[in-house]
Amino acid sequence: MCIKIRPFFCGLILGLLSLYTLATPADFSGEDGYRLWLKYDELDNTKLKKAYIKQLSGVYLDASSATGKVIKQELELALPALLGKPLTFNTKADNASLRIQLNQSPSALISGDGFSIQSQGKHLNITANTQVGLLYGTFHFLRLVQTEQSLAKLDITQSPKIQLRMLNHWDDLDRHTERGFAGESIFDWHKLPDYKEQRYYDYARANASIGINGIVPINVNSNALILSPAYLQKVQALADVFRPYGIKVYLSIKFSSPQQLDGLATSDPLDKQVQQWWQNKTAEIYKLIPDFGGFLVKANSEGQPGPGDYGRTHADGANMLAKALKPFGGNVLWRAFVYAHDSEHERSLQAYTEFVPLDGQFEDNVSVQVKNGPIDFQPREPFSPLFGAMPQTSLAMEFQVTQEYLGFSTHLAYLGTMYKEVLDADTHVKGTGSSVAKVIDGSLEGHSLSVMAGVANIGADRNWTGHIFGQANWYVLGRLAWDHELSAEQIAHEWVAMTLTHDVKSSEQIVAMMMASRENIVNYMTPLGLHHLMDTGHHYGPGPWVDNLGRADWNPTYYHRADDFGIGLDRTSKGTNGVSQYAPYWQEIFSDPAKTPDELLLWFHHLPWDYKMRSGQTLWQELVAHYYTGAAAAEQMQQDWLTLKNNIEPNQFNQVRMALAIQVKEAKWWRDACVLYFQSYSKMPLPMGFEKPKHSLEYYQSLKFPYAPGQG
Ligand code: BDP
Repeated sequence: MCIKIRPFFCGLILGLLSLYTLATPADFSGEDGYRLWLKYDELDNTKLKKAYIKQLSGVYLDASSATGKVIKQELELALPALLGKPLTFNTKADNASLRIQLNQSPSALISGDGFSIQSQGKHLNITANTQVGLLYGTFHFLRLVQTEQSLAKLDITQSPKIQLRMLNHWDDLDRHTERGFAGESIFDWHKLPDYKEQRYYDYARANASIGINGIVPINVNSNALILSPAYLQKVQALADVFRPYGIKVYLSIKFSSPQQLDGLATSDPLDKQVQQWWQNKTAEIYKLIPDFGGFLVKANSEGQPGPGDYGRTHADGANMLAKALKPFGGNVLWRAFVYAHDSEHERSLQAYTEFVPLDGQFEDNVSVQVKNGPIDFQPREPFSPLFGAMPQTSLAMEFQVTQEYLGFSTHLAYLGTMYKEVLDADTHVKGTGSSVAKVIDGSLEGHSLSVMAGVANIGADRNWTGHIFGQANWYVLGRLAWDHELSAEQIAHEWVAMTLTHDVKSSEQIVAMMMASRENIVNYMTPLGLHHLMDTGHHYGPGPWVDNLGRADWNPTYYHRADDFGIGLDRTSKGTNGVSQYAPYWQEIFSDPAKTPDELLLWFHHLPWDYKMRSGQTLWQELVAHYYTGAAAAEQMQQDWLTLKNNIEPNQFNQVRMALAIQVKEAKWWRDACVLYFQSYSKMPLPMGFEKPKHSLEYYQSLKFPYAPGQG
């Protein structure tokens, strides 16, 4: 139309239109994200709704236990809302269509808090060996309704594949959240133990609905005060809220607590008085919280105290705590994330070097908690070589749900694909089929203690996670900890149906966006195996030029090694020899650039700028292409989202729309800053067809963000 009218009028019309858009307040009606995936809005598929109503004429359950009450409450909240019809509870099982009952004698088909949902004539039976199993069964049943599945001829039996399914909050006692981008901590320590917010209960419901059964409410960079009597009362109050939902509380502890809290002369784990102190403290905790989960420990890492301060090993430290917890059934989660600034080993090698020699020395109620990759939650890393290298030790998986290195809470990154990539990776330690998932769930080496933890992305923002799609990452963590064989795509579909829309076409489109989203970020931040390119401290935005930090391996320049010759870090036997920490199968692949997968190429190799890639392009051309593809994909995602306007509630729609606009801007920022910086070494032109960066390299280098959120 504009072509036909004179340019002046055309400009005027466009100008007025954009003024109008600016002046019109966005529509923030409808769901704001608080209800997460437990929205329970009335189903609009009338045929299905009718069928459900017919099938669910009355419910029988024994609601005498605290968990039974929670089940009843959830059904009362969910079913009338979903079906638009009041719910009847029957006093006798015979007359009820939905029956939720413990097995008379424990079923051998179910382990732990597993459950069955079975059709039996006109009845639907949810059974389990435990009350919490019934709660999980109920949530699964509700998920079937929320995702509009048929309830006819159901024959479902599920048991969790991983025993401890945990959220680790990096929240401080003053409510600051380290690496949190969704507001302050949800735990209001000041008002506890008396003031128990509704949010705690809704948090518990959300966790129970996805099988999360353990939470650590405070930061791994812990505070000794958490073990003081006053704070333990606050912890007790939280534990009391969470118990009926099957959630145990664990605490991050400061290894130097005996000195800090009670003035002991040492915190040496082999000192008798110190051991006694921990035994007494543990007994004090169990008196208040009989089902207390145990301790999570970051020791001798990034300045935290630990057994190393006394010349003792991680096993000495972990075992001292394990012995104190054992009589009460508690566990120790001892982190393998050990970045000691005084170690001669490069950061990515340290965990393996320090822990593998200790294999076989840990008590059986200790699990060594390993980050998914050898460095630090980068957009892409190979799986950590510790998985498979400590056969006699239970190894826990630690994923990061909060997006410290993936765009904070304004970038849409569905992490299900990343978690699956790691879990499905084959360590090859016992031949083909020795997946990381089998190491974690204990099946590879026959460990009974199994753990998967995620560093939470939850805060006091109304929508919990800052970004509506951040909720999907909380959701997928729980679902995969329950069953790591589920696909990332299936889980995304569930989440979309429960959170955003039932419209089939829209769901397909949203799931496609989600499935591609993490790779887009890898492309515009750290393609081809690059890593650790972020700016210092807050980790916000690009900083590949940073080279002034205390230790060589704290600097991005250490990891990308860009120079006149080429780019990438040589981790073969000629370089850091990181490859030697993997099984021979992978050593052979990772030692040879021709065999190394493209996505990990520069993780393992330093290659010339004109290195010929599989695609036939040079390394420089391909690197640039990845950066531009990533940024273009962010723009595409933004366009795609706009087409969904009529099928998403306005508030959710607008929140995502605004975040995507930031993401597009920041994707270009990453792309331009990195391409310009690497170009200063490659000295090669931008391949044809790529738009020139808007600013100079100096401009990007000059940007400062002193108040970026979540700083450590
Ligand atoms: C790093 C974070 C830092 C954490 C550390 C950890 O930047 O804030 O304390 O991980 O895992 O990635 O302990």
